Amino acid sequence: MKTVYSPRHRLHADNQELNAGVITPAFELPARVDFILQRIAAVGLGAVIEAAPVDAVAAAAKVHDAGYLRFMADFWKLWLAEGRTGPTMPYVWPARGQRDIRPQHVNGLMGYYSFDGGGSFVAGTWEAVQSAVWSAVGAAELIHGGETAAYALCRPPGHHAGSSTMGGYCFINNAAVAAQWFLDHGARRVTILDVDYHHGNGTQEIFYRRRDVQVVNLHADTAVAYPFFSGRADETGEGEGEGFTLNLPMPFGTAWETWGAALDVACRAIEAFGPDALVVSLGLDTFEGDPISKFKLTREDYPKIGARIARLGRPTLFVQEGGYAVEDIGHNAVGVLSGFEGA
Ligand code: Q9C
Ligand code: ZN
Repeated sequence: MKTVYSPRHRLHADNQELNAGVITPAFELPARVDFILQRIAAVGLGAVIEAAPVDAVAAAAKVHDAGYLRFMADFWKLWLAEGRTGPTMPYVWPARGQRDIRPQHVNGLMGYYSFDGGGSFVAGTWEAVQSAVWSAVGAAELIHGGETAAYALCRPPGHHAGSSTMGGYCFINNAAVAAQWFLDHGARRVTILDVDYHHGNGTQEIFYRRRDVQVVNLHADTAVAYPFFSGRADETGEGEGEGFTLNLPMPFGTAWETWGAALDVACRAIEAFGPDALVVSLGLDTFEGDPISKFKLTREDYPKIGARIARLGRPTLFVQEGGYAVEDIGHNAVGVLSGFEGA
C-alpha cells in the first residue's frame, strides 16, 4: 500500500491545548508522523510519496464554509496585527442564548469558528493544514487511478472539524474532503468509517443531511467522553440523510471482544449501503497505552481491524486521525494497514 504525506505537517508544532482546568502542550505532535514513517519503512509497507500541492481551499470549500476557510487563511496575519506571536487558543464561544453572529475582532473570530480550545494555531499551522489536504487528495487520486487502497498520513487530523468549526486538534476535515472528492470523480456513494476513539463530530455534522455519504462511527460513549455534544446512538441522520448516520458508542474499558463486535455491526451496515469507495478515519487512540483515552485495544488487535475492513472489498482510503501513544502509533497504524494487505 502506498502512503502519501507532506513534510510540511511539521510546521504545525509547539501549539497548546485546553483540558479540564489546565493548558498543556498539545498531545498531537509531529513525532507521531515520524514513528509511523519509521514503521512503514521497517515492514516495507510500500512507497511513501510526497503529496503534490493542490488547491486545498477549493477542495475544502466543498465541505466547509467559505467564511471559515477565509478566517483560517487570514488568521495569523490578524494575530500578528494584535501584536501577538505565541500559540493561540480561543476563549469565548457563542452558546445557547447568544447570537450566531460573526464578530470582526480576531479574539471573537477564534471562538465563532471553534467548539473547543483544541484549535490552536502557530505561525505554520495553516500551511500544515493545507498540506494534509494535499495528502488526502493525493491518496484519493491513487485509488481513482486503480489502487485498491492508499494511506493518507495526514497531520493535523480532521474528523472533529465541522463545516465551520475547528477543535479537537482539527482544522480541515481531511476525510470529508476525500469523500467529497470521490463523489466528484464518479463515485455515487461513499462511506466514512471512523474508528478513532473519539466521536467524529465534524464528519457527522458535515454529512448529517445527506444520503450519498454514509457515516459510521465507533467511539467512547459521549455521555462521559469528549466531544460530549454528539455521538449518541439515537443520532441517525436528518431529512434526506435519515438512516445514513450510525453511531456505536462504547463504555470506558472497552477491549477487543466488544470493539470487534461493534466493527462487525458497522461492516454489515456498510455492506448494506454498498459504497463505491470507503474512507477510514484511522485513529489509534483506542490503544490501551493511549495517554488521553480509555479503551483497551492491544497491538495484536490492529491487524484484525484491517483484515475485517478488507473483507468489505471496497476501494479503501485510510486517513490518519488521532493516536497519542507516540512510540506505539507506528506499530498500531501500520498494523491496521498490514492487516488489510494480508487479508
Ligand atoms: N481528557 C483526535 O483524536 N481532549 N482529537 C480530550 C480528554 C481533546 C482528540 C480531553 C481530544 C481531541 C483527532
Ligand atoms: Zn481521537
